[in-house]
Amino acid sequence: STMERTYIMIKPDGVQRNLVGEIIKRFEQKGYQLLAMKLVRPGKEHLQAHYADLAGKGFFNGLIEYMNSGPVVAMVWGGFNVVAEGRKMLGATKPSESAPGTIRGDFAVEVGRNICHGSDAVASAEKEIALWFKEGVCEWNPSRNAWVYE
Ligand code: YYY
Ligand code: MG
Repeated sequence: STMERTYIMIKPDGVQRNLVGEIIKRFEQKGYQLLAMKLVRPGKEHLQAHYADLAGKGFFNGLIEYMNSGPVVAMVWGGFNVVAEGRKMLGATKPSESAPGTIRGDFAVEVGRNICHGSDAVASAEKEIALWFKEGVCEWNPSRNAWVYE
């Protein structure tokens, strides 16, 4: 657990349900640093590449249809241990197993409509950031860092 970057995405249901601000708020108020953000509809091929590890699963085609059904908010967040901590903030994959207080626990009911994505490891985070932000991310020095980190 060191300074890391993670890829966080608000899925089409999160956008349609007006949860964009709520989800960004949680990462922002926690103390993580926003490094990149955009609203995009990248198409099926891109979404299949993002979820390539799940190709062959029974839910894969449905997952791609759902992810392609509207715009998503693609973001990169940085901070100490942000990959694992970000997953904790999202909650378990299945909302029925997500604790209250997590994003999925608070706002989602079904696994196929679980509102958000977060990278599951540092290596996959870097792969996802490269896929979604070919233009690169933004370098900046948050002045509040002295109040977030000891
Ligand atoms: O990383 P995470 O999103 O928590 O779960 P993954 O196992 O990577 O699956 C990606 C995505 O696929 C999940 O967020 C919902 C969907 N999905 C599904 O619809 N049904 C399943 N049984 C498992 C996953
Ligand atoms: Mg995953």
